[in-house]
Amino acid sequence: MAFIHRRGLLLAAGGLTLASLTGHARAQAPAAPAAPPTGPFTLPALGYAFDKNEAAIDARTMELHWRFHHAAYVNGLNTVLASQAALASMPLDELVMNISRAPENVRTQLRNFGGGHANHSMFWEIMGGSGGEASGPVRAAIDRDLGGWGEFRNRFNAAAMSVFGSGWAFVTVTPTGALAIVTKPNQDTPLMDGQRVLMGNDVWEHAYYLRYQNRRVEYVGNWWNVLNWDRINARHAAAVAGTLKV
Ligand code: MN3
Repeated sequence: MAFIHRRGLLLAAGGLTLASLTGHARAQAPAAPAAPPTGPFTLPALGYAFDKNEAAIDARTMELHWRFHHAAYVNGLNTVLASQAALASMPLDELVMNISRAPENVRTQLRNFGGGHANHSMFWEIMGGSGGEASGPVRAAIDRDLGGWGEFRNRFNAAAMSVFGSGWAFVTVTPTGALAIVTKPNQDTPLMDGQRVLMGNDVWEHAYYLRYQNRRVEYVGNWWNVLNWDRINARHAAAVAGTLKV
């Protein structure tokens, strides 16, 4: 208290004002970090409300996951590309498929941010539905390549449970429509192996921790309740047509 009183006296004596003092302090503060570039990539719209996937994922998790986690991958990717003009003009799928040809000092960031952007863009697209059994050409491909509906679910769930730490389980699709189940760590994607992704589940803890904590098996089981098989069939048709991107 004594010090404050003394400083007040000194300020008054010196003709200083509090405004000039705070202005000085502001000028000495470190500059705020520059806002990330807004392009070339942008956070895609979800296409449905945050509570649309309540049968598997709570609205708060959906919002945090999309607004902060996915946005961070997009921002990180744009920041890396700000100094990589040749890469910045590439579509996302080509960028991710050609990481080995990028300058070595940006490969890890491209892998994490580019893979993260591709994976989450696919993830939102294939959800927002009412689940149930697959239908249409995707169902025929599941029956042909993955042992039928029940066997497919068991194998996919086992794959999702086998991911140690953070990662994904995917179904890949060839240009002839053939399906396979693969897992990837971190934000890697089968695109990095030259494969196309039909669908996939994010088993990072941020995808399910608020509702399920350590019970990944419950999340993996409930996830089927919110899949949109019309959209997954559209992705399958695009793969066969050669137009499927991320
Ligand atoms: Mn995620």
